Amino acid sequence: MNTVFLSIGTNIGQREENIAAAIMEIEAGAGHVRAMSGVYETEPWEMNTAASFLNMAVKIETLLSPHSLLETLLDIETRMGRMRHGQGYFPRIIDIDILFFDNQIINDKHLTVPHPLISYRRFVLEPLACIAPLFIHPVIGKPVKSLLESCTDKHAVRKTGITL
Ligand code: PH2
Ligand code: MG
Ligand code: MG
Repeated sequence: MNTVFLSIGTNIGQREENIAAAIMEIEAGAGHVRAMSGVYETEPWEMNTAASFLNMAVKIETLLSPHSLLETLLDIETRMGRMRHGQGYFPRIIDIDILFFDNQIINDKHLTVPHPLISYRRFVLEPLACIAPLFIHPVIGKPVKSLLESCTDKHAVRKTGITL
């Protein structure tokens, strides 16, 4: 069994419903959800949009390989109506990213694990630190909690009262 941490984000449409639908789809097709952070309202990070995000982190257990899991998550995004544009970041109904896959380090043309931007993004680290404060980043060698403490990202991240 593999333990995986995912980041979920949405900034279009019924954001709360999008998050809930994504969790249902993950449970149905990607793996068993073992832990969920709270839901955070977050300022867009390096994006030209005013539409703020809802973000959260979840821990799943899965028998899928990293690449099968990636395919499954992309398929969920597509079925939920995710449009893909050109280069850069665009507003999206749903984005589901693999943050950590056990302690694996993967770098190929389809997949980079751990997600390369974890330590630069407060919208990822705050929720992740709720459910995995002591998980050691396999490349950086530090726990999530200390990555959050040293994170210089100033974009606003606020915990909501949303319960799923
Ligand atoms: N995702 C991005 C780029 N910027 N900003 C916030 N607040 N939340 C996101 O999920 C996000 C982002 C690329 O996937
Ligand atoms: Mg992303
Ligand atoms: Mg993505």
